[in-house]
Amino acid sequence: MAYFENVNQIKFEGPASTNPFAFKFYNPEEKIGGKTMEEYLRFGVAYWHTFVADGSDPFGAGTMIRPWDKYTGMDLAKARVEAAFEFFEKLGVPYFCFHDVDIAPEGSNLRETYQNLDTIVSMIKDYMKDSKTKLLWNTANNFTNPRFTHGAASSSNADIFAYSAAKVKKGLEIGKELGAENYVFWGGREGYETLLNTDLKLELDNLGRFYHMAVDYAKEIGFDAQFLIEPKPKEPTTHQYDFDVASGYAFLQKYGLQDHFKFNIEANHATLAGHTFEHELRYARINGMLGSVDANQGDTLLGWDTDEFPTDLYSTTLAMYEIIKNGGLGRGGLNFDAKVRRGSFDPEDLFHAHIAGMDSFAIGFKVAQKLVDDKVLDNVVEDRYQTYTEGIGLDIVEGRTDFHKLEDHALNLTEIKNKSGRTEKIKATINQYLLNAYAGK
Ligand code: XLS
Ligand code: CA
Ligand code: CA
Repeated sequence: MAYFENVNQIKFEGPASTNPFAFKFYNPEEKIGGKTMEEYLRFGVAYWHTFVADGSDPFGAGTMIRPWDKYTGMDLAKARVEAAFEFFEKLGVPYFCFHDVDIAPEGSNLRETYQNLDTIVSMIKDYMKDSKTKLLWNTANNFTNPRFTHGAASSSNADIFAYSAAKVKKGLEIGKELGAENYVFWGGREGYETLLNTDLKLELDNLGRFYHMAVDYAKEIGFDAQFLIEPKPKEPTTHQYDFDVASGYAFLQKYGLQDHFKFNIEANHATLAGHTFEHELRYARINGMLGSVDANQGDTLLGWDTDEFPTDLYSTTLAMYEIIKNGGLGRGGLNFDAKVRRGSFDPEDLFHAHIAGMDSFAIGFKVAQKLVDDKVLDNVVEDRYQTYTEGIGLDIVEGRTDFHKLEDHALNLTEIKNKSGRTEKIKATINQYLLNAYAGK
């Protein structure tokens, strides 16, 4: 049965196309910087937003019209798998991602939940045999069920710590079974509402213990996926422990986990932390910790996680700049952790949304590659830090100075000259690159 019968295979038709069901800029075979767009961008579809979410918000019921909604229970789970693989194929997307509860309903106890998962996982495995779409990552939803109200690995209740471990153990087995490239840990409710009732040290130590056990178990079963921590500063808790890349990196180092994890960076989480998307990507990149990306965008007028499809070309360009400078995403990818707006309730909107996101990143990729090739920002930075390439500057970076020598140098200075940072000139140049990328200039 076809779930999206009004939609055919989405093809690249070029910037002049007026077909809403065609890519204007994402051309999977086109080579940029020696790599095809398909192999470099590694797009992924988020199962939860695309096949599960109903559009409900704190003020209103679901709005989405979904052809699989006539089913319930395991029949619904099976219908979603069929719909998902039809969607992946029509969109031509190489990856997908899911939480355990997205693919199979929870049973009345953990054993039953495992059984449901086993049934759906074997169905997904069958579908994957005839599909080019692979699993970018899976994860455990240890936050929706009321049992996780005080957190999962950082819960005040040791039974919940154990329950969470069992779900992640199962998730690692599923990841191995389906050949996942990565396994994600987003600290759903790993954080606190108030310090007044919180043992901060015990919770953080427990989180460290939990991650070590996950690393050990993956090794035990021979699951070689890249482990990823996904930072987010708040929501649902007041303070999430994996606040941003900087604090997540400090956490990993403190608990001796830095060699086993990288980061999955989400645009909207970066902005919630008061950073730009590119700041988080850069911070991870310079520390060798950039693993994967949840490609979306927030709304600067709203203070919560809106998970919008990425359409801001300036942002996709600067994000792709960091990714190219990182040498690509390795086993990671660009997962659209994004949902259509509540008012975009037709099944077709799922295609429009993904086409918009894929085209936006394709443009970003092309423009960013040109910025890299022309050394636009490299030249700016090289010129700006020129004083560190000779004289006292070179002595500083090569460790040949101390406060005596520096004081000597300072006392003998007759004139100090600073250079302009040229921010506005640089931004104008980026605009020029953005507008010229498809004009053949
Ligand atoms: C929620 C997170 C979540 C993770 C996976 O804000 O983005 O969806 O990506 O658990
Ligand atoms: Ca995410
Ligand atoms: Ca989000």
